[in-house]
Amino acid sequence: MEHRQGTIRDFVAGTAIVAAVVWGCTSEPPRLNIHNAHVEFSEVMRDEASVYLTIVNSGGPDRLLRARVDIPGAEADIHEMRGDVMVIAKSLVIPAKNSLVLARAGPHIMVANLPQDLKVGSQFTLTLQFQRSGELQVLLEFTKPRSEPVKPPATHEYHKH
Ligand SMILES: [Cu+2]
Repeated sequence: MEHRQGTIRDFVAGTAIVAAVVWGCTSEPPRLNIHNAHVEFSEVMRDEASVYLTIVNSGGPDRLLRARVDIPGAEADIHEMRGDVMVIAKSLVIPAKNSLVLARAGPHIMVANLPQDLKVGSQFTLTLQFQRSGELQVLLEFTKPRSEPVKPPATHEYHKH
């Protein structure tokens, strides 16, 4: 019995080492580039904006973990869609040799608590934190005016964002 247990333990340990070596060989470092970054004021909430961009990856897999902005008091969150509902994403996968597109009706970055004095031409820096690539920064500029606050339709429930 003693001998058999030892064999199973050795087998499990051996499997873990093989798995680690295979991961190490196939997982080249990610190479990320950010394209098409733009920011739009929310059409519904006066103190919110959405950031859309494409992360092009010519290397191994990575994950987008967090986003922040250098606007005093403002907070950035990564959102994804569950059906029609927007939820905070723990992280977003960036597949190897592929792109992650942040766009309307898909995953996006939401900036909340925006100060009221932001206008067309206002700039800020978005910092994206990745699991393997560290941090990348993007300079963004508001290019469209804030729309007037939209009155909630009488027959529909007022939906945030
Ligand atoms: Cu959102």
